[in-house]
Amino acid sequence: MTSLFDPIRIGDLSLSNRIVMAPLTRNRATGGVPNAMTTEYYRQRASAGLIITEGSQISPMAMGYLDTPGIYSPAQVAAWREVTEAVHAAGGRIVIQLWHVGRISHTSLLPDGAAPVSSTNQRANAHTFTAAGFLPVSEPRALHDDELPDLIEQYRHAARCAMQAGFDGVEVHAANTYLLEQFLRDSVNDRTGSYGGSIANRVRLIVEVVRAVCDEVGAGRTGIRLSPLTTFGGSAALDSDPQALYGCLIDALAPLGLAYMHLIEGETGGARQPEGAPVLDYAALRQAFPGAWMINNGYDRDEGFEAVACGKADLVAYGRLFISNPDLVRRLREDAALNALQADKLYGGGAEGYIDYPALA
Ligand code: 8OZ
Repeated sequence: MTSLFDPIRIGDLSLSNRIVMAPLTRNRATGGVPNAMTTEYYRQRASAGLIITEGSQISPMAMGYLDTPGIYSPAQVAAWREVTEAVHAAGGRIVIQLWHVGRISHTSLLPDGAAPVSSTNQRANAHTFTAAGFLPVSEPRALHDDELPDLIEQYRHAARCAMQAGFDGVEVHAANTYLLEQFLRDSVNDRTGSYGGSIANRVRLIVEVVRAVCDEVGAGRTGIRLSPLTTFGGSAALDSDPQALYGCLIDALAPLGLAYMHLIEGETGGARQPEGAPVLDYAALRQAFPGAWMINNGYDRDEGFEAVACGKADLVAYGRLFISNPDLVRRLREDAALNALQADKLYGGGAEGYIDYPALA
């Protein structure tokens, strides 16, 4: 029977166990650049089989919250290099999540007060965290089709920066109502032309982005994150047919040979089977995907063991448990007590609730 503690090879990466640190936004990268605290935070968690960094914007226009890190400038590359070297020295593996928020942003966070960009001109029903506190997101501007090649180049550039920073790979963030999902869902994407309308058109941008990223870093170092059933607090309604949509997307991704699929089951941070949401056939989606299958969303120790033992997943990503337990792998192995999460210290602030959670003696 396979255990969470068994090693696994995914694409080009050899992982020492199947316990993954999920991507977690912490808003402590002042000015968009990681710092010494960032390095310490990830170093403390290097016993994870794989660390996926917090979402990191691929360009200045990709940012949607205060003090999230980027991965496009020389200063960011140099700062992330400190992180990857610390994690590698501690025996860990780390990939960076490539993020474009699309319309989940505010003009005050964007260059020259620009409007956020999206698949649509429709504003999201969402708030974001700015220098002036929580504010409703701004009205977006729909990207023209002829701007999309440049957007894809921004992903490619960020992927190249990730390699220069010493990451083991990248994860394309196509979940949680951000830009790539804004193209995917018919509840948001109201375009005509090659990137709107049919399912085949709505999956097009994601596939083009993933191809460019694979081209840059290798498919064996590329993963993708999807969330077929999340509304992220009502930021976007579900697609009218998630099974068909995500089935088509996975069929289009399958030939690329990605290292892994990171699937958020249900409502991000909430129920894995949200009330009123369709019941997805995840097994059918998984069957169509040749790479490793990573699941996420509130799994505890027993559920994680069970999912890997019964073959439902190859890897389990833990978010909140990794925030409060830097040595989560050891604690799960020993069935030790877990530190409580300081929920008021998730976003922004300093060392407290970030790098001061104790490891076992
Ligand atoms: C929480 C707060 C801000 C951003 C995601 C990047 O959910 C996020 C995020 C989460 O993917």
